[in-house]
Amino acid sequence: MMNPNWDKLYASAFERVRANLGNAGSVLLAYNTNVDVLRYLRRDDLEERIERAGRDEVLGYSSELPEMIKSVPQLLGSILWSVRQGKAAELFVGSCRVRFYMKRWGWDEVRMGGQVGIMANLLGGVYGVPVVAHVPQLSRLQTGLFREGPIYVPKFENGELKLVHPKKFSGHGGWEEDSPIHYIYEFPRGFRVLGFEAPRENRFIASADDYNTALVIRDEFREGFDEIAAGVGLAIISGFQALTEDTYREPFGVVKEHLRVLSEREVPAHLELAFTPDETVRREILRLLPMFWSVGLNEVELASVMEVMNERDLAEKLLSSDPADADAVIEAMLKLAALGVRRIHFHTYGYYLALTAYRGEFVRDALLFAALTAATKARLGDVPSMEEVAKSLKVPVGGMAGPVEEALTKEYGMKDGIAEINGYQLAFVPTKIVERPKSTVGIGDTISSSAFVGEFALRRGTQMKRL
Ligand code: 8BR
Ligand code: 8BR
Ligand code: GLC
Repeated sequence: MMNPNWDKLYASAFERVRANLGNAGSVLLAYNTNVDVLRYLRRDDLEERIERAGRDEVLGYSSELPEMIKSVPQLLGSILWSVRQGKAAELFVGSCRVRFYMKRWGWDEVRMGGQVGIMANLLGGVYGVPVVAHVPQLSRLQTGLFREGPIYVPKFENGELKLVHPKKFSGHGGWEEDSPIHYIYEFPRGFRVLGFEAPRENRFIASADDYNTALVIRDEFREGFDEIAAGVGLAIISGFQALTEDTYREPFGVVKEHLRVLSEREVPAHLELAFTPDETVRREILRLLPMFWSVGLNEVELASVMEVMNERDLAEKLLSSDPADADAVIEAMLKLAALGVRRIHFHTYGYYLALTAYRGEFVRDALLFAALTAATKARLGDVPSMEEVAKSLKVPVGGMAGPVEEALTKEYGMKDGIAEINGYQLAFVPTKIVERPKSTVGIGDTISSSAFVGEFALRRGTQMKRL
């Protein structure tokens, strides 16, 4: 039986976080910003394209992903891979011909993309929390996607570092043709193609992007980082996912230096993980983990991190049921916590958990707030305003979290979503689930940034009251 208090807890968490967002301070967001173009797949169109490209060759690629996309059959096969399994995937497109093919195929929507871009528009554009963002390519197409609000990029003017809204960053960093564009092929649950049926909604991303995929870091951030860091109270870091064994060294040198500066200035930094296929890069990310205050991940990302920690059985267990088995999730979270991260935020379809080295209901309340924003993003494909977030209070809590809540209550004496495990606090929330989401891309970023910033807004809000 589900705890009947959740509706009340949701409503009061929303009011409390909304009232305190002004206390969060400024947030640094680095490194990946790009343009997302969304194509909602249509069966007849896709089948026709598969026939034209050669059905057998395409089908061959639909059972195993290539390392990168170099041909049209590989592109279509990778899309099929995602549809067949209902899984997300993201691959780099290393061929001009395929990039041109995708461009001519077209899109239904152009959106802000990349963890940094999505979070900047949410935090700055909707919550009114000031952000300083890393935008590797400030083309007109890219900067035009930023919302109005306290969103800034650093700019050198007469040798001095200034913060300006991206739209005011004149002297564009490159040719328009050069914008990093991610082609996002979205499909709903039950989508049918060539006799396959998607078990759940998801997307395949083909990245025509030479900036974020190589973690290009701008000069303003290389030369002016100390000054940038001096002006912020929080940081959210992301964008390592496309690096490989051959490309990670140079950017990671810079990233390590940035993390050192942030920790020297006592700026809590959150690492937003994304699925990183390269094992060497994943190991290196693990090595950076102790420099972070907080990390955010989903079940696939948690399993992939367990793999490189030589916890293969646990990794398998994490992916063997839906929703992920909470015992396995907690075991894995404890292993990450042992590396010295103070906050681990896990999200999956149905519930979120936060394991923290500190206590307080504000951790849970921030998760509840995040679930409301996530439901808004699922409903509309975007989070246009706080009014729309408030409307998501009406979205029902999904049923799949019930058994998880029951198990946690029995095992750890959890009450209203709060328990204690091995000296850590565990916060749990059942999430609101939107029946027919508009799209899936970017929901994870919305969840993690809202929960992290919401938590500090509440924490700093109460500290101020106490003073
Ligand atoms: P496997 O365990 O089947 O390899 O799946 C790994 C998970 O990571 C899948 O859930 C898939 O959706 C995701 N993934 C992403 Br995101 N990008 C991927 C990529 N380039 N290659 C493989 N899996 C990827
Ligand atoms: P990732 O992109 O990191 O996988 O995060 C996606 C998250 O979005 C899921 O963990 C789930 O919590 C949330 N989500 C998805 Br997917 N579909 C949703 C829906 N229809 N309603 C609410 N949340 C959803
Ligand atoms: C990845 C993709 C980007 C997308 C984002 C959403 O960063 O590269 O295109 O917007 O994920 O989470």
